[in-house]
Amino acid sequence: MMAAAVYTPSISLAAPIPLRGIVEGFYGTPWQQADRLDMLAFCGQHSLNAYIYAPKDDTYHRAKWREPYPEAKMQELAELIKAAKAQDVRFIFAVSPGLDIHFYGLKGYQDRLAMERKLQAMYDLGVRDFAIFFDDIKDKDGQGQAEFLNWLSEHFVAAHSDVQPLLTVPTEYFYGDMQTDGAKKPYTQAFSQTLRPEILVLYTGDGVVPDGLSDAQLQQANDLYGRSLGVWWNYPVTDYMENKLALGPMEKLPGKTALPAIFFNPMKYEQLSKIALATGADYAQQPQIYDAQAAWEKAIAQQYGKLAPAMTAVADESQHLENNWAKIGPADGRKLRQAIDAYWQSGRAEDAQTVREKLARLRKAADTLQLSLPERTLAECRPQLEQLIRIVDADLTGMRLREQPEDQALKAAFNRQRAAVAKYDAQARIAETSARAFVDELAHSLGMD
Ligand code: LOG
Repeated sequence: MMAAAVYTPSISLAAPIPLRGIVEGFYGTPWQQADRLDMLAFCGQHSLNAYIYAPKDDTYHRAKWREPYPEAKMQELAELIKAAKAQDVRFIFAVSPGLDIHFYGLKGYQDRLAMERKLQAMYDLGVRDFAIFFDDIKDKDGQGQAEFLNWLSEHFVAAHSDVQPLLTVPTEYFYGDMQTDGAKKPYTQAFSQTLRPEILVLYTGDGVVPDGLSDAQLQQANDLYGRSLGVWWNYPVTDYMENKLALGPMEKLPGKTALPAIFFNPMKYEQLSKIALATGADYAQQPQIYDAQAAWEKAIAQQYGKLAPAMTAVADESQHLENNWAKIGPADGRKLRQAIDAYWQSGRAEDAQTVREKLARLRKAADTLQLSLPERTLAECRPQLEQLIRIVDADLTGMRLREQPEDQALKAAFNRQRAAVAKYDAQARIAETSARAFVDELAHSLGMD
């Protein structure tokens, strides 16, 4: 007998995004086998059902795409494929042939066969999902690429009853690059028109690393492409800014428009990627009711246990990535920034005290993590923790100096600490708009800049 049904009010009818997972698609040192096995287990635990193998710096994925993997590497891949299956995660094998592929003539014919061989070898290992990526290449033959993919779909995919539809990323893979004033550029025009409808196209939003993707933006891109696009989301990846860690939640993702797929591109730091990835899993499970802040707190609590308060304090200072073409993630240290602003505006002792307390808590959190984080995790964030400590120490000294501006020893200490901070700026970025900016603001207010 089943237990009597308990009435649970349904919060939402939201369905999970059908294909949801991780794309190991970053530049730089690829993950090691242990990282990948760990990540596949993580996917299983978080109901992520797909992992795309696409490390840019695996030579057999990109530069030497025609060549078969060496035997030892085949064995590693076989182990991953098996682990994925055990977790109910689809192992999607990707190839990026765009650096030197030919589409026409004898060479074009040979390259089709080379790709077929490459995929068949993975099929023989148990792979049933495949992707061909054309991002970050010079050649923009949209029609040639699409015909190539169509051929693979008709010859390779269709020839195996158990292979899923292909995935792809076009060369114009963000909305800003697909059109001018709403009119498709020639590449996107040719690619989108030629490509068979069953092939799933992923794109990265309005930019490569955009500050969110709204429903309206997604719908606009879908309209332009004439199909429902999937998303390749570039958070928490940091390959374009390796000195910073992306420890915030996914945010500003579509809540209403149905997405066929979403893949999150992680950092080379596998352990620390899991904060953002856990929030991404929550989002993909129920996009309509996703709450970034709540998901983030839950992720840290689950992953860090008794270290969660310390990790929350430090991660709060390392969420935002921005340069002249990328902007993503919540602002770093919002509360600390507010407290610092109040300190500058009021000059009141209690506002100074608030800032001091927040800085002291941050200092203690960094200390605690240095002492107690598991070795693998600590190895991924040691430079940032050390820099955070230098920054906070300089802040606290600078604040004291403002109260005792004639104290020469204090002045010398502040100068020493500022120099130490500056020395490591390029190696580790953290709290840039809060505690780090405060160092310079203090120096300026003391006439020392
Ligand atoms: C690459 C990706 C890289 C990311 C962030 C896509 C589709 N491709 O600009 O491999 O990790 O940006 O640097 C990319 O995003 N190209």
